[in-house]
Amino acid sequence: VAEKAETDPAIDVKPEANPLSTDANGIASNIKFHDVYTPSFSPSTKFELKQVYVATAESLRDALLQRWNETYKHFTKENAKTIHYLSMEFLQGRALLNAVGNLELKDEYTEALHKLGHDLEAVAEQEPDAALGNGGLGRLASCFLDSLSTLNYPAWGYGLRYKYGLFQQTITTDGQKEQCEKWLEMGYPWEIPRNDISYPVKFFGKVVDSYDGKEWVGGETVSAFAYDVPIPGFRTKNSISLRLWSTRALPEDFDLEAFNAGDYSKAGQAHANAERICYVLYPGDATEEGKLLRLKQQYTLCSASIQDIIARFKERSGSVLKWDALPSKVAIQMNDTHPTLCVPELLRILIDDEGLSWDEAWKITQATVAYTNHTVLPEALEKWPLSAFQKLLPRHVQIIETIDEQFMNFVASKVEKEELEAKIASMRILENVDLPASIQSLLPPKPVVEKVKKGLKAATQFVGDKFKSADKEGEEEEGEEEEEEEEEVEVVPEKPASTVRMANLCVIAGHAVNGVASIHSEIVKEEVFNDFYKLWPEKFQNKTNGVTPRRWLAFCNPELSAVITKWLGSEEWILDTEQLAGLRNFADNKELQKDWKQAKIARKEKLAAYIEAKTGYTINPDALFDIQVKRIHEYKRQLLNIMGVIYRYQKMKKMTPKERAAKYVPRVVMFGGKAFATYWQAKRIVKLITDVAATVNNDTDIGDLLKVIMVPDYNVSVAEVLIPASELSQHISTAGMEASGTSNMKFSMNGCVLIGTLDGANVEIREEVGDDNFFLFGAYAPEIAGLRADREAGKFVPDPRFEDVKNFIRSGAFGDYDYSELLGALEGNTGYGRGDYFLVGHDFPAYIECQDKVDEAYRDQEKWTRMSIMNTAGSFKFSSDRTIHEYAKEIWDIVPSPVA
Ligand code: B1N
Repeated sequence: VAEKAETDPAIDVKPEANPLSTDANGIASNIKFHDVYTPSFSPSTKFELKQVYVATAESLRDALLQRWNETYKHFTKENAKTIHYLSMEFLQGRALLNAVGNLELKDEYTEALHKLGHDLEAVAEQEPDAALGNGGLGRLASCFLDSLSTLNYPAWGYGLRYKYGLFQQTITTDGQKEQCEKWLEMGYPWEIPRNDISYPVKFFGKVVDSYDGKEWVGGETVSAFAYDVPIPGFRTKNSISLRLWSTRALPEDFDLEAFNAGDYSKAGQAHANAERICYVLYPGDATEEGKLLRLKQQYTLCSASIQDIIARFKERSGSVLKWDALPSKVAIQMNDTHPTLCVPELLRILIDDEGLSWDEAWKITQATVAYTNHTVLPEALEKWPLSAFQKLLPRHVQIIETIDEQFMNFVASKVEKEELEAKIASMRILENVDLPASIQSLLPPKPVVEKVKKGLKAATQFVGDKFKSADKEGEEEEGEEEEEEEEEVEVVPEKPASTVRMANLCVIAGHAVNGVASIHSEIVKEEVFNDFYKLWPEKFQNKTNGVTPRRWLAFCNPELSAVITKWLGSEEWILDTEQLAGLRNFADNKELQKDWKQAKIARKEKLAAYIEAKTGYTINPDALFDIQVKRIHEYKRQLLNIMGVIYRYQKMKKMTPKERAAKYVPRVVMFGGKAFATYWQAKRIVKLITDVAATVNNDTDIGDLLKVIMVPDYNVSVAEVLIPASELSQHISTAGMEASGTSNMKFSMNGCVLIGTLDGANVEIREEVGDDNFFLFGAYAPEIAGLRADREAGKFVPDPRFEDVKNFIRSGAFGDYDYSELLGALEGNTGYGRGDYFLVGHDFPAYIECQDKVDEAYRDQEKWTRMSIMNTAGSFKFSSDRTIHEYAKEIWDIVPSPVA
């Protein structure tokens, strides 16, 4: 120990609080100060990585807190309109390098840590990812916070503090295994518990009439406590907050009597119930229990956030509280339908607690909330069983019923009588619920109904009384014989479950509805919400997604960033990405191309080392790095990719070494992504990838010409290693199904060429980077329905190469796992998940031919480097700064408010 103490450089640094220091010496003493005086570990003569990480984070937190406090004071004084971004998911990733980067203290922290005997990057790697999200939707929310802070907008993020984030994935010979993720294990130095800020959140109970309205009584109440995570802006003093709610029961809910009687589980029941709400991100919702828990989570987020927003509005209003001013101070964005409950919650508080009339409250709510749609997949459009909803939130159901009825009245005033019933059925919020009498009376008298067939009864059930009376008329006209037949179908048809359609509620309540890429927003208008679009065309907007160029280029790819800065002459592109377009002027410049290739190879070497450490496979940094990273989903078509790899492998095996080398460039195909734990088809795809990897990577005939890697536990920080090193990336979803995609933007920004379908943001990326710098293949969105219909009609003739690949898999070439369920989905003629719904077979020939073009292009390194430069240059549109400016202006009506 004595020897260690003598040689440990940290010993020379005196612990001293220097919270605002910006020079290396001061920072080093401040880090040491935190190690000694705000410790998280036992004192030790060794200053090890884990301790260094926590102390460094705490030191940075000092700087962030100062900014946070000033920003909060400033916003309070200005009382400017503020956006509140509500999201069930935030995928923050790591905070340390982002904080030193945004505060522009990287050199200083590097030096300070050096004085303490440590390396900044190694320290940063100690931080677990905050993975409070599934994928693109959560990461988008985090990019938005970065841009909001950087652009000085008054803003809050609101989410839940899940104890366990997205599961940790391990890859074994059996495919994916899930383990609990533990980001809070070492404590989370970036959060500030606000012990003074908590709100009651109530569930269950019943509604009674009170002298001045409705009262929600009984039930159980939990407390939501606030934890703030500071979000520093880049090159500004502004720092905003991500407020995460955590649930607890109150001490008085602890049943001391039961405890003393030895009934410990009863004693702690309330606590267990409360804490369970924030245990995990996305509890499985296949069971009734799971559904209820997820709904509880959503309501917790909405209720606590709305109460917080209202408390701040009141505080800032002082003695001149005017509720109709709320929309001029508060904007609320619902990140998909998950926070829809903020609509009935805001109404409930305004009406029941604040005494506003329905009309006043509705007007205020509508002017305040807006909705972003992120998906057109029907199974992802949330619907809650009315029965569960009724149990959990009885007052909210009443409110939703009123919205529903008023909306139906509105529809009645807009559409022809004859269409009314159909329009209402498609657009109303409550599904399979009898129409209220007020609406029944608006329907045209039923024409004489022909004989009611057995199957039709259930479908027409919801017209209730009207159906019965029309039925009688029919009987009269059609005579005795029919009546006898009718007797036979007297069985009461099973009533389809009544549900609450959250997306419909969002569209009705929101003053704006937006899609997340141009093609997606068109599909939203023309297909998913077409009836609504016809009612309110002015509500519908597009806001093409974006990503923060700080995390996703400047910080994760310092090598390429230095080259960009050198050639553009300044770092201004980090705040003003349009300057990246200036790179086009030098795309053919040999010197730039040399710098560019050097930067890329540096990142490829880093990735190769990472892959070796994580998987044991050695990869050649000179090979073409081809990457597909995203959640594993059939519509994203990782299966198309791996079948393309198998096709390539089969062909290689049939060639002589000379032929192989002449046709193919060495390539490493990498996959990363998690499959939902019970999404079996997705898990089979992971299994196939690992099986193919095991065979191909160990085939000495193939060597470096082809390697397949399944990168385990893909998350934000793994993406930061993969994306900068990528040369080709795959965005190959069935056209029309990927709302936007955001990694496509990150790859393109980092000088990676895309192979993709005309889907999501690919369409706009291709427009910006140019057709020559994008590998396009596959069916177009408008063709998809026809192709599926052809298939159903038995008209599809599969390409023999596709059949060969399937047979090869079946032959056991990649082990003895039974892939018949996986491959079966690619066969037959019809049905979701069968009959090749995702059109892998249809696009396969175009895909493999396109991949041949990739090899050809890569052979010409000069041409490839030019393509790479043109991608970075053309990526300027995809900064989340641009996206946020658009939301601010066109939806939220907010303006920047920088701290002086
Ligand atoms: O949102 C991203 C898009 O870039 C992607 O294309 C889109 O797939 C993604 C239910 C979702 N849409 N819907 C979800 C997430 C969690 C959940 O429980 C749905 N994620 C997306 C950002 O716009």
